[in-house]
Amino acid sequence: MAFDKYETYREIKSQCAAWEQALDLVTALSLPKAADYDQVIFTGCGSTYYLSLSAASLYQELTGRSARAIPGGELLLNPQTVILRNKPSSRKTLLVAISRSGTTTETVKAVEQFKRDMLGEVVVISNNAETLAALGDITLVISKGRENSVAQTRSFTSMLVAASAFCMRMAGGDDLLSAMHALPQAGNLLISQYESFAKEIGDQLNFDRFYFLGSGSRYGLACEANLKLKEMTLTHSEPFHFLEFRHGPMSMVNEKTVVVGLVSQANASHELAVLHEMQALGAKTLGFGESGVEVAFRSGLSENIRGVLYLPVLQLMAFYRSIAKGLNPDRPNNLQAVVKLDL
Ligand code: F1P
Repeated sequence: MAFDKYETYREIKSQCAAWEQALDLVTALSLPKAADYDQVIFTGCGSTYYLSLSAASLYQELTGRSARAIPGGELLLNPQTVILRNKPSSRKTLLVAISRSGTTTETVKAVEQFKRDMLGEVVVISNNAETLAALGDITLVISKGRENSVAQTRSFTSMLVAASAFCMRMAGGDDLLSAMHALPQAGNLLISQYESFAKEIGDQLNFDRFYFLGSGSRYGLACEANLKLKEMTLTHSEPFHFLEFRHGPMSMVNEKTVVVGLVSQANASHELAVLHEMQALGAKTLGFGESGVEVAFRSGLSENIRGVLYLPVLQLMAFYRSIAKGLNPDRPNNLQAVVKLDL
């Protein structure tokens, strides 16, 4: 069967070229210093909120400064729950707004409100030079990440690479930033090595529920993998932090369950223990990580810069399950590429 006729498939397979462009764009930016800001807020909706979760964790880990993620709709309706109002002595807030389309109403309105209240500067990461891009003090448009399908794949990873590179630069980690240039090649290799594995899992329709476990900056990626499965395959799926899974969710585990672990190097023993326990309860478990797991990156890259490698094989798994279920992965149920509201 020719899978090339699906836009989603072509976008997944061509994503690594967009990573290259993202890295070049971030390298050329002139940026402020992390020390200029009391807090950094990352915002977006759906996939781009999940991207924000991952980026905020990475930002704080690398810079040692406070960062958090908030959905665009929450920043718009409940800003007092996140924004530190500037005292005369305090520094400003930096808002990083992320959106594939650049036109999602909640994200655009939240940024407009933030600017109206003069709370600080705005960085925009997008794939399109649309409304949001015009609101940024610093704007990054990764055109090679643009896509025609509804579910974000290439766009997501292109903006994730950009956001991660942005964090590296804010932290002064130029050596890590240049090491990131090895990612596109590592990504392409991974796709070619594990595409048939992704299909093999995707084809098994006896599985009826999927759980994605990730901790630290990998939690946002677990959320995104869970969303891909929902959007493309209409399957019950949920994300959790690794150790949270024992606190209730594991009641759902049976022989129809797949538990995917986005395993880190730093906490591998704790995380693999969860996977082993779920396997003993009957689940099919799949570990993703640098080595010693079912899908091994073998990238030689450091933990902080290889996060994007967790995604392409999981995107392919969702694509193949969608096909196996007789669905159209390009057109998820009830969903538009952009949510526009009349607020
Ligand atoms: C965000 C988003 C997507 C989701 C859906 C609706 O869009 O929530 O993540 O898959 O297609 O829109 P954007 O602000 O990143 O363009």
